[in-house]
Amino acid sequence: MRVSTASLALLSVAAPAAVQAATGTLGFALGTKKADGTCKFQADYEDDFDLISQHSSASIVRGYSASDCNAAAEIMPAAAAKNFQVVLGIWPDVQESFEADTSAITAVADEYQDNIYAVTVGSETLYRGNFTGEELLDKINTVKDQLPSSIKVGTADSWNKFDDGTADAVIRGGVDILFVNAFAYWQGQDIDNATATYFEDMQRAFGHIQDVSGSLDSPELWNGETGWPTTGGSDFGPAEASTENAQQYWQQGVCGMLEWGVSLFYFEAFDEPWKPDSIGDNGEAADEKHWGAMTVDGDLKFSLEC
Ligand SMILES: *[C@@H]1O[C@H](CO)[C@@H](O)[C@H](O)[C@H]1NC(C)=O
Ligand SMILES: CC(=O)N[C@H]1CO[C@H](CO)[C@@H](O)[C@@H]1O
Repeated sequence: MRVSTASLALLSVAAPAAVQAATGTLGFALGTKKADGTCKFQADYEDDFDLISQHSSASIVRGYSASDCNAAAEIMPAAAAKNFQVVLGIWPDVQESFEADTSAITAVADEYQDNIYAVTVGSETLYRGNFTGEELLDKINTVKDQLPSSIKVGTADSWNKFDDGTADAVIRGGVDILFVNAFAYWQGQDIDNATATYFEDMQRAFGHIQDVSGSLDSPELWNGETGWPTTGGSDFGPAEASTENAQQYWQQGVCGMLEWGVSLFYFEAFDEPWKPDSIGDNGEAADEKHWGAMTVDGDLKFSLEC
């Protein structure tokens, strides 16, 4: 996610409801491809789950397109074998991928419903301006109608689209679950101000959602993505990529958010060296290969204890 550093209004929202007695649940975003860019198979996902279990407390991951690399069919038996939960993704921007991803999920939904935690219809589609809230809600409901009721269905988007009202129709539509993405890094924050920014983003988004829904527990709210690139990654203004900074962000931001009672997905479990550079809002090429908590070979970059 990329958000420009537009100045933020002072906040006056209630403390997010996610403040519960229990600590939040930790999960990881997980890619569908191996180091060389070829597709992962069931055995690769099983290896991924073993590494995640070995190095962290997580037993839930999220993906983005269920048909890409036949992901749903390959990851679900691995998840069942390793007792992992999975959030499967649908890419609704074009009708073809919407249908392919929906079919990939309905094909595994009955057999693996115990291991499918939720389904996201769209990842930052509102941020990209691809849909209105009403259009996205319609896509979510189309998917919800085709799945067992035990599987939660919602969407993931950038914190500022939840805060500024763009997602209000989705919130009012009564979706099961929402994933709020927040990257102080993409807001060009110095690491020493990154945690404060991350907390403010989340508080604003959760506060607005809860105002609109009138409920503290429905929809269920997660931080859908957060993270910090390690050494080898690109800087983004004052936000400097380094393993030391990622470790600091983990300890202060991620551990702090979990302690606050918010469940979250760290972006991401493993480096993805096959990824091409992307062009950021600042027009500069940005490395997308070094966001992993672990290298592509599964070596831990810093402690994932809190
Ligand atoms: C630091 O973060 C806070 C909280 O988000 C923000 O209000 C402030 O503007 C940030 N400082 C800088 C220098 O960007
Ligand atoms: C509803 C809508 O705006 N859909 C568009 C989303 O983005 C894709 C790809 O850019 C377009 O093809 C869709 O028409």
